[in-house]
Amino acid sequence: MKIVNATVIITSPDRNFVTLKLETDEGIYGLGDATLNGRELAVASYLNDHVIPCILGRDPFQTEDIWQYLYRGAYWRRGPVTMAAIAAVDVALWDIKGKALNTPVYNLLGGKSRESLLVYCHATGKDIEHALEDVARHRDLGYKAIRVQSGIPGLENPYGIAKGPGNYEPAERGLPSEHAWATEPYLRHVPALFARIRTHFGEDLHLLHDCHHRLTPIEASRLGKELEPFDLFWLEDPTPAEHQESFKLIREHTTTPIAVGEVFNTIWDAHDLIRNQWIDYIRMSVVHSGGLTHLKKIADFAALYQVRTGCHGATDLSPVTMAAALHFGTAIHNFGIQEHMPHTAETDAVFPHHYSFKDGFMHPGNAPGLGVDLDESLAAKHPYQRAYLPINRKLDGTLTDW
Ligand code: KDG
Ligand code: MG
Repeated sequence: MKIVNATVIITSPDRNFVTLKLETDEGIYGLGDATLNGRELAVASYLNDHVIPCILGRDPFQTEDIWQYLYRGAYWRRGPVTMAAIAAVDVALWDIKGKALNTPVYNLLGGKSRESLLVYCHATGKDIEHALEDVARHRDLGYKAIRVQSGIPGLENPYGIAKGPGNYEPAERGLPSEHAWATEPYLRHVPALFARIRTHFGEDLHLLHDCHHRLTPIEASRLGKELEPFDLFWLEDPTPAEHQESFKLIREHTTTPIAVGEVFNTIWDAHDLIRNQWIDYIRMSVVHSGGLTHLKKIADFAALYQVRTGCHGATDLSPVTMAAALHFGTAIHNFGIQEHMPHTAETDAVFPHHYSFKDGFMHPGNAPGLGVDLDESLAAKHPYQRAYLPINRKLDGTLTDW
């Protein structure tokens, strides 16, 4: 079998998605997600201008060799654009392989280690009362694990909070908006939020919280410690992780489990975090970490250190990535939890799929390959629209993390 055609399809049903379609001489095709939130066209160009010409004519079963060819052969390694492009090729190849062998991708990754995957959703509110209402809404939808964020008194529109009713989408069309951030009121507010949630909902729900990289290591240590009585499933992205050793300080101060990795691209971003057991969950995603070929190796490495997975699954990861993550999580031994931010009906219509949600768990379905498709004529009706994540500044105007 040979790859004979490759197309990059950009669509924006309600947000932007970049998808690679690889076609073979036997009529089988595969899909890979190449979406990089706010930098979508860079990955599309990387694929069209630099990758596609090199993979036409190759055998789609050679997932390992093609991965190494694109990673090592470029000379310029790592980075989100490169790794998203490699991921798109890799995932499309696994999809082709599954379809050619008439089996779901999870069977190619080791077969079923579990029947379904625990997922967590996002509850948000402009204040604690509204956050409690949103937790109740998600609990009633069946979720057993809920990430909770709420507005902070004195700060308008902090990142991570839905602006109105319905599902939350962080990207905004047009140029980036700017918002004010202050750590002091945040640190005072979050323990009060979780105290109220536990009083209201009891001990059974798994609760998670995302700090969006905004704290220093010592601030994160304090927060982790103050949240201990509320038994969080995890505290996410407590501090930026470019300097991995920052997590040592957090680890030394708190037993609240720590998750990180949604912005990581290769094992080298997480190597120290994992081998020193400074984290409990590695959140790298299929699309931003070089695809299934690389993420499987990262999961196996993490398993040696009792670190479990918690793959990023926000709406900027397309249904192709959600399907790939569910096959991956079904197969690996050290699966922890999967993030689930449901896509809109418009996105689901462009990407019909076999995966499903029921009672707090997801299942990848049993269709051959990934079990996700792309309606190209519908996709063409939704052209790309410039969109970015918002930007945060401290009250004095200094730029900060999200
Ligand atoms: O593209 C960025 C979003 O996916 C991210 O900010 C969402 O933090 C996020 C999460 O945990 O889903
Ligand atoms: Mg996050």
